[in-house]
Amino acid sequence: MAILEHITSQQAIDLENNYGAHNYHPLPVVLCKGEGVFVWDVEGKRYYDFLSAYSAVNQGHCHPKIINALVQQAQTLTLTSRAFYNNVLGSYEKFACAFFGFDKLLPMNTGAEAVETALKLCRKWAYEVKGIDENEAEILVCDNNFHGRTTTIISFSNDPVARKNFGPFTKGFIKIEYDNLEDLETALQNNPNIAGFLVEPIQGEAGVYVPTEGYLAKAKVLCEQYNVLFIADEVQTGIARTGKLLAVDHENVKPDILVLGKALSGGVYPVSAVLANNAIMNVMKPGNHGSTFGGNPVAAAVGIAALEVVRDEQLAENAEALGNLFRIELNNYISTSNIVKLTRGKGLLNAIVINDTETSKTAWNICLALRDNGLLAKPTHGNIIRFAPPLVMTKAQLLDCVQIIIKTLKQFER
Ligand code: IF1
Repeated sequence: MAILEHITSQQAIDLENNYGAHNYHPLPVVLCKGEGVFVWDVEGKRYYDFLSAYSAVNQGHCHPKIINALVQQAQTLTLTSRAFYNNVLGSYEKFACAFFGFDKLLPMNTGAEAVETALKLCRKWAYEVKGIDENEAEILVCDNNFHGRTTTIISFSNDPVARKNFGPFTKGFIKIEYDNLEDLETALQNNPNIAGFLVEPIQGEAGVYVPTEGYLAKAKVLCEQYNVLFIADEVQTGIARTGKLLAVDHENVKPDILVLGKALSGGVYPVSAVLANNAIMNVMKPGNHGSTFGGNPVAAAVGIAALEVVRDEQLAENAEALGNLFRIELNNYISTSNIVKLTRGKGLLNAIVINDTETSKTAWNICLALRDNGLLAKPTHGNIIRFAPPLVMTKAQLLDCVQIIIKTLKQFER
């Protein structure tokens, strides 16, 4: 069968159901095309994308500049492995280091790999620089974190669905409460073996929890006081999504280790990275860590283009402005409605909490109705709906989307 043969939505869904592992529960819509803030299904219906592939497509679908970089590089050289040098990686590393203000970059592919890399880097630094006894290092993480799906990362998740029957787990992690400085300080005070603190500047998967203003800055100061590395997982919050280049920029925090993924490629290709200064990154020596595809020429070319688009199109500024507008408009509606409890978020990473139980089907049904009304979003934790459109959206488009969302929510008022 030619894979380009036209198939209906139902046929595509049946194929995935029959031949794909059932490790997802997708909204029933089958997409075949994307451009900017829009995606189209195989029947030709157009939707506003309010998920942006979980914030990977910040630059909009199929951004011509990024696609051009991809195609040009793909026609020239795709992969050398790191056994040899390639002529794009160094330029990309230099560009990204200057962009984010770090000495060095370690290239990987997926977000989870980059988080793993950061954890390994932190441990190695702890033994070789901080002087913690071998195998004694511990890394602080937050309750309800989401950092990916590897065995080590799920070792410190508290989502039972992500963990159950995947043990035994990796040791060396201590959970503390998110957005709780006392908890952080107590953990640091009582344990000289703490090497790092891994944190999402906004907890995405947990339901877009924005910490109290000042939390990240004060947490960073505490980490400095105890010679503990502050590791920011900006895989979801980074690259203009929250209205600044990085979410930590809202509090002028400079992480010791920065973890990036998703939008580092504009969603066209898996590109992730860990950035740090020499005092930390230089503990990595040949053979310590790596990946066949990490830092390949296509990834490097795509990475440069993706960051240039963020800069040239001022996506952070747009996210900031449209995010404020979005929350004002939705809050206006919410004050008159009983279906939504609240809205929260920063920039264009937002969520609404539906006024129903976590086990209710209401949020899912609202997402189906949003789909029917031409806008795609996905519920999380039962009663939360995340809204994260591409950052290339215009004000007129955003207001159009607000109308769709409010019209849809009104269908569910009791
Ligand atoms: C899925 C959520 C988003 C992340 C942070 C690392 C990773 C992620 C802060 C790993 C990934 C994803 C993966 C996606 C769902 C998703 C997600 F709902 F789980 F929270 F974005 F909103 N750090 N987040 O958010 O990156 O290895 O996936 O490249 O389908 O599981 P990855």
